[in-house]
Amino acid sequence: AIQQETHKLYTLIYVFNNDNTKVLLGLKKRGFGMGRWNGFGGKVESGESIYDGAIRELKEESNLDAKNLEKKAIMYFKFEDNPIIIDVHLYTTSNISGDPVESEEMLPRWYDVPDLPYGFMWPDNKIWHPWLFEGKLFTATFYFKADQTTITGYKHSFVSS
Ligand code: 6OG
Repeated sequence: AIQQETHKLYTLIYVFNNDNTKVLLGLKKRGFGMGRWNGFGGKVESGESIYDGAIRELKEESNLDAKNLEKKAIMYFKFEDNPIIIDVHLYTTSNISGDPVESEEMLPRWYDVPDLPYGFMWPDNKIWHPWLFEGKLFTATFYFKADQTTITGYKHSFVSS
């Protein structure tokens, strides 16, 4: 019981176009990560699978319906002032229907993969993007200062599929 209370489950989806040259990001308009571009996702609700939570959050935040999510990574985020570890389950898909629509939470925009706005993203993204873009599966832990900007260290390992 104690262990469960120290982790919070989140999802994150990166939507790619059909030839993987573009990725859909959203500018977070409120809450945790406000002002930063990221994939789409949020907290997993009780009684919901992580996969279904990912689909639901993408729909809520972008109005896209997605299928055939591929699981790519689990990332753990630890802030120096906070005992709660954020577990982010990362998925990708190119199988979407509809067009992205701005929501209360996110302003969606397609980016060319070589041209991502790293100055306006969580700083971990530029560390793990090369692993993702090379098609690797991974787990990683990132240690943040309380400022939510400084990464003091990280560790990772690749997972065989
Ligand atoms: P809501 O607050 O919207 O869910 N998330 C992170 N993503 C990255 N790249 N780095 C982090 O470092 C993150 N912490 C959380 C998970 C928050 C969304 O933000 C992701 C969710 O998709 C600390 O419910």
